[in-house]
Amino acid sequence: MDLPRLPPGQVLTAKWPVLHFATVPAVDLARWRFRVWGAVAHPYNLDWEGLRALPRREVRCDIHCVTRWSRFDNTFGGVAVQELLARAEPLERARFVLVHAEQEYTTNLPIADLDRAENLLAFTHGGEPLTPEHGGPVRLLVPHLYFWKSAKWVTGFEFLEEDEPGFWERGGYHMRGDPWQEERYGRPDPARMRRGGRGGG
Ligand SMILES: Nc1nc2c(c(=O)[nH]1)N[C@H]1C(S)=C(S)[C@@H](COP(=O)(O)O)O[C@H]1N2
Ligand SMILES: [Mo]
Repeated sequence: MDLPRLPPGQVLTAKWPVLHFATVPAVDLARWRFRVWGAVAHPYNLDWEGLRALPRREVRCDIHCVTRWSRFDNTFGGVAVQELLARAEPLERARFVLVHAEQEYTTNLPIADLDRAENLLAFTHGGEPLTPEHGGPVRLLVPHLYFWKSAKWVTGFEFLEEDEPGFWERGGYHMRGDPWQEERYGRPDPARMRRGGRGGG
């Protein structure tokens, strides 16, 4: 039996919409740092050369925006998030990550959702450098969650013991954002989570 490829409530688009809050930031690579801190054994900073020196991989994936567009067969290239996690060694009690980006954009997700082979700090799309509008020089890619978790102009990971809402999440977007469960808005109900259910959307 074939599994559906388009998550519920989504519409397929061939073009790639540009979507973000505020303006496209100017990123100064000479001053740029990727910071990893919080509940980790080894906090660190990487400069641009340091990030570019890490092993690269390509990921082909579908992307799903909470505003209901999905785009199939995207090829992103970059550094595997798991490379960065291995260097940081999150502590046993760390459960969540607050992703930081330019202009104080943030987004939160469980470490379990960040620690997946297909997640990247992406530099390229379709073999070309990411344009500034799409998050260049570097964006996060977490393709299995709604695309607002894939922070453009990403600058760091803050590891946390307790979940903390990011920018859109403070505005009512879901703490996890699984498109297959339509986790668009609202908070997961802790009682339902304990019973093994899913949060409402
Ligand atoms: N820094 C930053 N990253 C962001 C956003 C934002 O407002 N600021 N918007 C998110 C949302 S809602 C979406 S759908 C995607 C859009 O990425 P795109 O413009 O490359 O399609 O970026 C996500 N990453
Ligand atoms: Mo979005």
